[in-house]
Amino acid sequence: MKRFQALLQGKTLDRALVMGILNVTPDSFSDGGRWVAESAIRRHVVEMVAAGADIVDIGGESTRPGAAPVSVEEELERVLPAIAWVREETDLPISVDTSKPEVMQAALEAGAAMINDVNALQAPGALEVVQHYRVPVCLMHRQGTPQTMQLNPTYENVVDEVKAFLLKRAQVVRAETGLDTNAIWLDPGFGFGKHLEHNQALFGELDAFVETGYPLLVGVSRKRMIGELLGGAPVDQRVCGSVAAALLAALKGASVVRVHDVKETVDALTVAMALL
Ligand code: 7PM
Repeated sequence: MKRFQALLQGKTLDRALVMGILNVTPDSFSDGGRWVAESAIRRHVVEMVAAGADIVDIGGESTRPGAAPVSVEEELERVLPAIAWVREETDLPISVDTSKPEVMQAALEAGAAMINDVNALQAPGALEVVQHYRVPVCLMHRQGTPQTMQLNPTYENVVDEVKAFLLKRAQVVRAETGLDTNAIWLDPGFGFGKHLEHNQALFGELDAFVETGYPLLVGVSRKRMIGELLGGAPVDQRVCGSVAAALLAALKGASVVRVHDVKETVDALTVAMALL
């Protein structure tokens, strides 16, 4: 059975699911125009499928740390064509990385299989969309807004606070939508209003999240924390560090890892599981 369905049915997995991050950047739309974007997206998704991805994550970049807000119209213009192209290339489930209920609804109508919300469905109307379509969701923790969250993140106890927030949101989502435990994934939100010490504390205690019984998703791919741990490595030098972190997360019980480098991550997980 496909790993996505297996996870939703609470079956044991041969390895963690790999969620491949699909580039849908504004650059790929502006320079070179639409055709360049379309062919780049198609090529990228075909490559991810061949490499063993289990889910394709499509985001219109409204949720990125430091990013300027993007209008609903603009986000739809980026995300909807991408969903259509991906669906022409593969049957893999598509998650849409958005916090906007309008984008969630349109993406689900276009065939997306789940919602990945860095705002944990807190926007007015977001819960109602999920209630209506009853699709799996990933709820992420963040402190502050995208514009300000890295300025001065502070916690009394980062693990306790992040866990309490996620459990509260999961409880609300369960009560409002009737979604099963296996369909509500929790994500500590590495780098979203967290300094390196906060990220390290969260990673060190992933157990606390696995213990909740909700599937755990970990996203650290190419993030600043990887660069910092490597003494200031630039983004293009973070692949091995990212793979190491994804593998460790999976060994610590994460059900899903969200990554840019699908082939490298799948190979690492496959070899590790065969030798474990
Ligand atoms: C610039 C800064 C571009 C940050 C992209 C990002 C997560 C996510 C993102 C995550 C879940 C990135 C982030 N990160 N969704 N969306 N978990 N569930 O590094 O960690 O991809 S955007």
